[in-house]
Amino acid sequence: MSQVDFFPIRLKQGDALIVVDVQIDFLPGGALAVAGGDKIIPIVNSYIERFIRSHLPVFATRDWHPSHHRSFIAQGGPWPVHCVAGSNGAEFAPGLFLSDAAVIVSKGDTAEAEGYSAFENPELKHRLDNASIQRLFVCGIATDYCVLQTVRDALKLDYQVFLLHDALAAANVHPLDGLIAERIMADEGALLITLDDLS
Ligand code: VGL
Ligand code: ZN
Repeated sequence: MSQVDFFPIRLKQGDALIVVDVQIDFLPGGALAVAGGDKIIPIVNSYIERFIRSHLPVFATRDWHPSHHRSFIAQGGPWPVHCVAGSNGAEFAPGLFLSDAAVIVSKGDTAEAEGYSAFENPELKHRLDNASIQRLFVCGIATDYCVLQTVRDALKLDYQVFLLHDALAAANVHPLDGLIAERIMADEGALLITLDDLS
């Protein structure tokens, strides 16, 4: 199919937006700060507005860990303590315009659950099924962890995935991790688009 047939993308019934982990601890100054995490917020808000205006569902995932989660350094994991359930750092970014209509999906909320993929919470698939969702538009933090694993699971489940390239921020523990993650997702079938590609 040529690009001319495919673009612009018109949002329609069966589409849903997934906003991954736009939480205080992942913003500059947070416990697990991701560079540029704050910069994407206005663009994420634009996507939310487009979906709400089109009466399409919006899901907001959040990392929601117990205080001794397996991913924390003291438990032998790779990360500093972050997004402890109920803490200030686990709150959504103050500038994020989450409408009341957004469905919150918590993940990593037991000591054992890794919690990178939002599909670890069975509620997400359940709700997507109930709404007959076929296409997922995914943005958020971090490209190379929770976005990557959520998108890979979505592709395995046969959703068409649009990766919102202008609304991603990568942890980049190694400098190219974000780019590599984008390449992996594209290779597995995700389409990288930006706000301009929506009609
Ligand atoms: C994440 C590292 C640890 C993420 C969550 O949201 O991408 N990254 N926990
Ligand atoms: Zn985490």
